[in-house]
Amino acid sequence: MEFITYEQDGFVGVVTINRPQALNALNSQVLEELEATFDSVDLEATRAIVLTGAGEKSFVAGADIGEMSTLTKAEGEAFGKKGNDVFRKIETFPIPVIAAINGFALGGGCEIAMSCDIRICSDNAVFGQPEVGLGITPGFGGTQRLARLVGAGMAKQMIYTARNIKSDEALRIGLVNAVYTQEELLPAAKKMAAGIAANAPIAVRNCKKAINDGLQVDMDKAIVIEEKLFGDCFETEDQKAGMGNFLEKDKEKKLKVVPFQNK
Ligand code: CO8
Repeated sequence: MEFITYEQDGFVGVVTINRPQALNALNSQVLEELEATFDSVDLEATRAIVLTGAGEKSFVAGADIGEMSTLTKAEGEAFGKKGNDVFRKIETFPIPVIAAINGFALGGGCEIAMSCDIRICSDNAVFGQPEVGLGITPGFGGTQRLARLVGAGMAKQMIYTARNIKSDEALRIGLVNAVYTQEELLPAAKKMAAGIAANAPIAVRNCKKAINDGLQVDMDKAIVIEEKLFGDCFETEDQKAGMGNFLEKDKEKKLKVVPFQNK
């Protein structure tokens, strides 16, 4: 791998997009390496992922403008599909993915962050969808995910005006959950990931699937999705141990990580 690093820290995997000379812009190779990295995560040993960018300036400054500048219509569509496939893989990845946004998150950078489950950022982070200023649309899911996250009115304003927003505004509109200093960001993301990893892994995975799948359908279908995934947790070691610890009133034991049980 030239542009992606992966580090395993207990149950937490840290994926870093590492192309600082181009502010971590996403070219085809970065997208391919990202896909290969997520494909190779050991899902027995990993319960949450943190996704971040290398350097102090940028999370991801967008798709690679140099590479896109000469694309034909067909090639543009294929490039959009490539990004969409990788981002959808992240969105539907079985375990939670936290974006630790350490600077510019523009265009494809904002879009990859939006494909993660949770977004937290540093106080120097800048978000935006500058594509219409470049003569294209946000083509890595931006026209779809931004409206779902912050509402159609705010998404349309950001996309039509191509105006960037700072971390405080991103927090205000709900694009990120929290803002940290640059030094605090990665430790905070790892701490959150470790907190998730301390909970029953099958239950956490099922929550992710229930929320994601439920949001795609009407409430009558959504609650059926929830019922199935709720029922699916019973008879697992996690459920027996988690409830058993509570009933035994064993506070010490209750705090222990419930063992992972494969299905
Ligand atoms: N692509 C390629 N190279 C980039 C990109 C990018 N998106 N962003 C920065 N770089 C490169 C610069 O060219 C520069 O390289 P070099 O040193 O070789 O000249 C290096 O990174 C450093 O950048 P700057 O010197 O510009 O740094 P500044 O601090 O002056 O500015 C900015 C930082 C404001 C982030 C500035 O670099 C910038 O505006 N970058 C472009 C941001 C942008 O417009 N991003 C959106 C791109 S479009 C997109 O993401 C579409 C996604 C959907 C694709 C669908 C496919 C069909």
